[in-house]
Amino acid sequence: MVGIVVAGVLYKEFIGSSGSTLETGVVKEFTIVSKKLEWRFEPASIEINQGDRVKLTIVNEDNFDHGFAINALGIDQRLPANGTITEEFVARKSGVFQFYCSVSCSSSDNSSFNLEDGFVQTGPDAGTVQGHFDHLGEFIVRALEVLGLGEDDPDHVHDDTHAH
Ligand SMILES: [Cu+2]
Repeated sequence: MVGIVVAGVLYKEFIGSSGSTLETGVVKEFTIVSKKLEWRFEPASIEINQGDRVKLTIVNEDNFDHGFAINALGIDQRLPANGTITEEFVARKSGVFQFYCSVSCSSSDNSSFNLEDGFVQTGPDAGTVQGHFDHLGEFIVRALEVLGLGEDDPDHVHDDTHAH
């Protein structure tokens, strides 16, 4: 009977792309806020390890709908006006995945925004026209390397020469 192989994990310095069925058992929770009339998510960058379970809470501060999508992970949800949605998944793939607003919401589209020439008026993107593809961030999943550590440890070999 083969004993249980203990797998060790090592975080690579670089970003890989291989899929994995490994779960680290680590749960990471983040709240992402779509800032009011700024067409941006905060934070715009989230970093986790491959195999982590991720719980996202996404908050829309605007009085109109946005969306939240990560194509590589098959995520695309409408983010209702002044609403909150949640997403939960295990990050099986490593890499850098864009998340973005998947609803047409350009700052120049709707005169009810009262933005001069459609320009965003506050935040780091002030003075620019922002649309849903500008309304984005990145989701960084660090790769795992799986190391087999199933060899017997010689320091712990059972020794019964001391019997009697
Ligand atoms: Cu949007």
